[in-house]
Amino acid sequence: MQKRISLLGVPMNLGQIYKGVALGPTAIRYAGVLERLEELHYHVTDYGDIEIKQVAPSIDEVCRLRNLDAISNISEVVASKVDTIVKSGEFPLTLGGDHSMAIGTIAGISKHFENLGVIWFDAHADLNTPETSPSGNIHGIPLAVNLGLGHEKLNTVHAYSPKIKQENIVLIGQRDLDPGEKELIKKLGIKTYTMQDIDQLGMRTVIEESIAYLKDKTDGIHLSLDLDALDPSETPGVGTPVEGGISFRESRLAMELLSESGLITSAEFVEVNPLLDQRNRTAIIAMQLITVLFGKKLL
Ligand code: B3U
Ligand code: MN
Ligand code: MN
Repeated sequence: MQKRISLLGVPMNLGQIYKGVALGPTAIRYAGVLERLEELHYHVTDYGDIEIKQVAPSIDEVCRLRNLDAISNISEVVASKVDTIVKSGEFPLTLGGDHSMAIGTIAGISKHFENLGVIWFDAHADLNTPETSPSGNIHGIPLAVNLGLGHEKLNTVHAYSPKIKQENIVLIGQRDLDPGEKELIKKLGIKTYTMQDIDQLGMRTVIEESIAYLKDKTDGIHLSLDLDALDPSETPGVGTPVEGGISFRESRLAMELLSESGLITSAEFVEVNPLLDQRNRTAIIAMQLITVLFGKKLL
């Protein structure tokens, strides 16, 4: 894996309703992520946090999405910054922040690849469209946006669309899918490992199959890891916890296998909300999963 990492915080909280998720990048830094990566002999450049100006909450009159213009503008800033990082040859590691930040991160990354693969590790699919979103929360639609199925103001961030192809996506950990998302997954044939699949196959097979599915047709793989993929008994500090999630041990195994594959070219860890957490547990787990992804071994 790339020995130079760039760390970038995206304290985005406009994609859902809990302000505290803006403190996620700080909490993961306080958990010691930079120091732990340096112990693993990485050269880490910390670019700090993108500035997120807090705006008066808004709901678009036509599509009912919340904070649409603000998120569109911030996504442009995130995309430019991440684009510069990829150009410099460093591994982009971004910390969130709510999952709407993935509109900007993937916009900045994907133009450098012919076929970017995406592993979306999440209790949700984030595949609502403006039409199917039950909440109007943009953190529920970023994957649809990256397929060019969101709102135009989001689809065209960084001046191209779509960012990714449906056959280059793998969803892992889902257990809370809205009706429109289920339809879209089936219609587009998106490779999906729900919690039921993980229970039946085991995480090892799920990751091995995911790697086999993506390996030959992609030239890079982005890992988008939403901490709510894990069970809320272990990562309580998330805005939309869903029971029956992935254990820390299964997540660590997933990171070990992805690390060994050597195929991951960018990653983001999102939705850590320290104000909903217990003693920074969720940020500490994020930090631990990051170190395993970057090769930390138990022995
Ligand atoms: N699918 C629901 C809930 C949700 C999506 N992402 C999170 N929650 N974290 C929605 O609002 O679109
Ligand atoms: Mn998500
Ligand atoms: Mn989620």
